[in-house]
Amino acid sequence: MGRRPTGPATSDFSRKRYEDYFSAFARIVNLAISEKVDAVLIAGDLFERRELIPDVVERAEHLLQQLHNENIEIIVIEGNHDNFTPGNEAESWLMYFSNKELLKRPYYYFKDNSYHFVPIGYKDINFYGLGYPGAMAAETISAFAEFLNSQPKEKNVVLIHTAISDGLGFHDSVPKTAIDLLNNKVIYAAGGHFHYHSKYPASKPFFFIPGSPEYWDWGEIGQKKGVIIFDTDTEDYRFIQLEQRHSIKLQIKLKASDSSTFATEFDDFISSLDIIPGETIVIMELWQNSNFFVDLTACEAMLMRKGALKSYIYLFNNSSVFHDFTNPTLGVEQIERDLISGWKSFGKDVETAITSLNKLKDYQRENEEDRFIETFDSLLEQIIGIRETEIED
Ligand SMILES: [Mn+2]
Repeated sequence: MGRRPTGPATSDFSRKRYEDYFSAFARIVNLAISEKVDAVLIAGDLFERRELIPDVVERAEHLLQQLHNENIEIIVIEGNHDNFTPGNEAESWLMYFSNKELLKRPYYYFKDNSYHFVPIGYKDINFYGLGYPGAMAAETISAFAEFLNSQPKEKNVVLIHTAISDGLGFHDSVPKTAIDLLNNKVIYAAGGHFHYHSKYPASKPFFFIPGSPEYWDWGEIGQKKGVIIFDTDTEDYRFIQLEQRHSIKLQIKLKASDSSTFATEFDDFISSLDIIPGETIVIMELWQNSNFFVDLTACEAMLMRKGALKSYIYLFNNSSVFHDFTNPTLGVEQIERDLISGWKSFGKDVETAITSLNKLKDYQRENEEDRFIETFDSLLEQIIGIRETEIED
């Protein structure tokens, strides 16, 4: 909640997208009440950012209060978006809601060279929270599994803001082997961070990501998103898919070979689209067979006249490589990773470089100047460190 697209805040598009995230949470609140659940778990990124405007706080409070009024326990951890500086919990809005007794926040801390886990006990379950350990996720899970070994066997549930990314090695995610450590130790692990639904392992899964209830960006169109309802007695689960903002995403191979035949082709094409006036997002790739001028601004204006809330049109010609953009796992990040891996400057520490660059982009996009500078400084230090090591070698 609290996300708003860049551009004028007074536009219909900005206003509706701002509402979308509250509506998505409201649907979950209503579902939790109608399904008569005992507890709602949120594995991080309840909010878009660490600093919240009053309207976001007020509306979040109202929604949490609705669950609270039905005696539904709300258990939440911070994600990277609502993160705080460790040791400075007062920076976290989750502390505010926790102090108001609108949610419970299980957490852990690192002291005297060891991890300490502080669960929330509710009914017959211990709810543990591993927050957002970032690049330390695998190590934190391992320490947590070790800790559970020393405990009497009880019904445990854990929340952690991470995901599985075997073979891809995205920042802030873990290999399957890290999750395997929790097998038979927790009945349910609530994961997050990645925006599409997944579960692990394929048979008898216990690690679940429900997916972000609303699109965070348009790259996510086509992804499955929803909620998971888990029965802690039978260990049965149900995935309930939720609707996101109505959108149309397509690729068109144009037949036209000049601007005037294109105009007719485009006009006919958009007449066939199922646009809900004032609601639909249209994302279109146009593929040309031959080079002729396409006025993309005029195309977008035509879509707006047909009622699209917003449209994005990208133009390609046959010299570009036709690709399948419906695959959620092969994104820009993977392409960049392949590129950077080939660079010599980062030496052996290419992972740190990729992680830092991803963070820099996130912070730049989110206008988080302090964290951008912090990451930039530590990347520089790292590079200097690598050079020194190389000299010693
Ligand atoms: Mn996240």
